Parts: sequence; C-alpha cells; structure tokens
Amino acid sequence: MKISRKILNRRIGIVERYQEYLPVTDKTPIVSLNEGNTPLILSEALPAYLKLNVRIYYKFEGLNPTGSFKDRGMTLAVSKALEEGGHAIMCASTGNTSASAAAYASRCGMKCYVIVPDGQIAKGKLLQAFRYGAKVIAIRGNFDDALKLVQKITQEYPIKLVNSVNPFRIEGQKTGSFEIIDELGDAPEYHAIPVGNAGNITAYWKGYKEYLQLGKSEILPKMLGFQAEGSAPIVRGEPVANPKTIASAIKIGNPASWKGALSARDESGGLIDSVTDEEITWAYRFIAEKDGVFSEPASAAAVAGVIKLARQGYFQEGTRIAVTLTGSGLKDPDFALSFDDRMESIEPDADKIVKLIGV
Ligand code: AN7
Repeated sequence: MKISRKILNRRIGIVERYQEYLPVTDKTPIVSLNEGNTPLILSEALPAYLKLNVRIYYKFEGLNPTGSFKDRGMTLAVSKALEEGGHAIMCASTGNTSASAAAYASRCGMKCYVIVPDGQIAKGKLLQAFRYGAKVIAIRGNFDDALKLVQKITQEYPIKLVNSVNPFRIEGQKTGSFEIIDELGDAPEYHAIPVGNAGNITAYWKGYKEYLQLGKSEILPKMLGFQAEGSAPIVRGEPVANPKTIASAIKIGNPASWKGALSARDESGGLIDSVTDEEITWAYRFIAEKDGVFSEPASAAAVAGVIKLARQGYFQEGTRIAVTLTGSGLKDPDFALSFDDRMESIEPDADKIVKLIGV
C-alpha cells in the first residue's frame, strides 16, 4: 500500500516548510530531523500572577529534536555545508549548539568538532554531543575564548563553522517568527527572548521584518532581549571579561551578533535589559510549577524579564507577548535538582503513603 504523506499530515522540518523564504534551491540536500513547528502555549498562570490583561505565549523551543532552538539554524547550516561539499563542521558552544551540531552532522555522515568551556556545560547538553558522536574538546577558558579559536581554525582548515556567525544559522532561526505569525495571524506586540551570543534575537527580528514585507503580518513587535546580570555586555555597553550566571547557556561576555541585537532593539523600539540569577531562578520555577512548562534557566531569563517589565507597568493592556523558551529543562539536571525538594523513601505500604501525603 502506498502511504500518502499528506494523509499522515507528516511533520516536516523548517527548510522544507519555508523553503521559498530561505536560501535553498531544488539541489540543496536537506538534512533535517523535522525540527520546528513547536507549540505556542498560552500562559494561564503568568498574567493572573501579574494581574495583567495581556496574553502571554510561550514559544516552546525545548520541543525541538535536540531540545533547543538551535535545530532551526543547524538544519540549514548543515544542509548548506553539505551542498557546498563540506565534510566536517565545528562550533564553540555553551552546550546547545554543540548538541544540535552533533546531531545534524551524524545524520549526514559529517565529522563534528565542538569546543566547550571546561566544566561549564550542562550535563544533558554534553551527553548529547557525545552520544551523537562528536569530538568534544574542553578548553580551560570561557565561551568567548572558544569562539575565537573556532573562527581561527575554520579559516585555515576545510571545516565549516556552524556558530551563529554563519548566516545560514540566522536564516533558519528566523522561522521562529514565521511560525508565531502563521499561528496568531499577526505578530505579537512584544517579543521577549534571552540573549547570549545574540544570534536568536537577530534572527527573530529578521523573520518579523520579512513576514511584514511579504504582507503576512501588519505589525512588528517590540523586541525585548534579556541577559543575565553577571554576563550582560550589551546592557553595560562593553564586553564582560569573566561572565557569571547560573544560566550557563547565556554565559557569554562578548556576543558575536552584538550589532544585530542593537538593530533589533532600536529598529523595533524595544529594549535589552538584564535580570538577576535570583529572578531567573524564580521564573524558572514559576513556569514549571504553575504553568507546566519546563525550560532551562537561560530560557527563564526571558520570563524573568517580562515579570520585571510588567512590574514597571511597561506593557499596554490587551496586547500579546511572545516569549521564546529556547531550551528544555531536561538539559540541566544538576540545576533542576539543586533545590530543597525532598523525596521520602518508605516501605511499600498504602497507609504510610496516605499518611505522608496527608489526604
Ligand atoms: C537555551 O549553545 O550560544 O543569543 O553555544 O542555549 O542566539 O546566543 C546558546 C545560546 C538562549 C542564547 N537560550 O541565544 C551555544 C549558545 C539557550 C541557549 C541562548 C542560548 P543566542
């Protein structure tokens, strides 16, 4: 029996879905894990908590194939690397880029080299890079040191760089905006997003502008970027030599797409602000415990930012706020289990359980 792809309503990846808006041709080999098409989840708890008449939507990128938004950019970057005859890719990473690069490389038989800051990568991300078969190299330095090294090496050797300085990464990631508009019928009034290397805020802004030009939307959102206070170079206006934050994904002191972030902020009339680790942690727990959405700490920085601005009376009533939750909470089990949760270990006895739960 011939199975129709249409009948199965097959989930397709972002390159196939948005090919007319991406730099691909019929000859581009598509390396895909059916990424994208992630849920836009309406928050029940947050507007109620904030006592604010707005609709807040989580764009939950943690449900991508490797658990982060990086897959949108990586499918295109690796497809183009393959089209150009590449055999190997390389990236510096705070974790998610390496997981994604490793997965897409494995899918098309490429070698993958990832350079990470030693001891600063969340466990889930590191185990992904290993399991997808990448060569993992840890340096005694930070992400910014690692990025400089991979830029130097890929200039001198036939290895494609797949960090977001690769323009195909940005092109792929702009599809996040496309999906939001396709679903809402227009852009939201505000878009909140965590900022590390600043590729994603650059990509989303590009996507919003392109869809407006195509007549698919009528408004542009104000772009609201959030860095962690201890690694907030854009907010401070200068690189941070020793960035610090519990949100290891955005522990970046000198973002490559700094200019792109400034353009997104200034062209949209938005802002880039910082949030403390305490605020990030609070938001991380709130959206999991009250909204059922488990994202990693870096993603929660955007939620913390929305809470901070809401308290300042920033948002207009009756508007829509999209928040990109960039990665899955499962990525960082050490952080997830660092609270005072207690698990009781008891005899398998119903009476004892009932007593414990107090019903
Ligand atoms: C969950 O993996 O930079 O501002 O090397 O993993 O586009 O850098 C990760 C970044 C936000 C920031 N949330 O995005 C890497 C890396 C999560 C992330 C960001 C990252 P950009």
